[in-house]
Amino acid sequence: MKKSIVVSTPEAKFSALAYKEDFRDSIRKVAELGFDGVELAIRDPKKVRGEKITELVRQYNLEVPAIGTGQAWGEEGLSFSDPLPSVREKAIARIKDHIDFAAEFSAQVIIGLIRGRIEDHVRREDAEKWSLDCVRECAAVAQGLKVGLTLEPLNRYETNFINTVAEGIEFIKKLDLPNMGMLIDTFHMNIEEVSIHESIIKAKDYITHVHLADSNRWAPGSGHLNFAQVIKVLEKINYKGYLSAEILPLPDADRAARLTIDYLKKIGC
Ligand code: LER
Ligand code: MN
Repeated sequence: MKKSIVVSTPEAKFSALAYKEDFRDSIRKVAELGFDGVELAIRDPKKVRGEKITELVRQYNLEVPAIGTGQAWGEEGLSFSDPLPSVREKAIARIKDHIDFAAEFSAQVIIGLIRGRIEDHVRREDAEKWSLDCVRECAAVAQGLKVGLTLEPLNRYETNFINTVAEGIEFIKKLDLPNMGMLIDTFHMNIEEVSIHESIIKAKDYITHVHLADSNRWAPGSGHLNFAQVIKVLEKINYKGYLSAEILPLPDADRAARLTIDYLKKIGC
């Protein structure tokens, strides 16, 4: 299976990013370590020098399987489930910018934290409807550019809106869109799923991207998750996408990336 690691533009505050300091240096190291791709976490595509990023990624022969968008919520509060239509409109506009950026690489755009949290005074069905509408509007634009969107269930400590794979499937079914898939993240699954194995089987028709992190969000092999089993079940469902490490830069960024690649090779990926 192809392997990638998440790299962010330098202003990122999100912690589970092995590399986020010197972008050029990070891209070079990712390529030298033998990753096939780099997943880019970008708060605002209009604030980065797109052509430079494209050039650099191409220079190192890396693919870009997905674009992370969560910083737009984490740092600016843009959200698909915000009761204020003006905030939702800004969130849609931002994800459309991510989609434009993603089209350069045929990357998928991640719908993770951008769906926000359902606030106490908001009815769940309203938040869900607003989010479904926002995703539909973005997906229509994405479809024209042959870009896919991928919904990521996130653990309860990060949001109260779509924590489990089953909830993700339900949401995707309501959308019924040809370019909407699911991103499963082993770190979140370890907290929320009864059985990681069973949930992957249930989501087999939807999984388009995979985030790998161990139970402690360190590199795979540094905690107590059984990755050999995860890989086996992904093979069983004929998953052909990327395994993308979204991990803490611990014990430091370089060692985290090296631990990831060494461990994945060791278990036959
Ligand atoms: C993003 O991919 C993710 O997994 C979240 O935990 C972001 O906070
Ligand atoms: Mn993730």
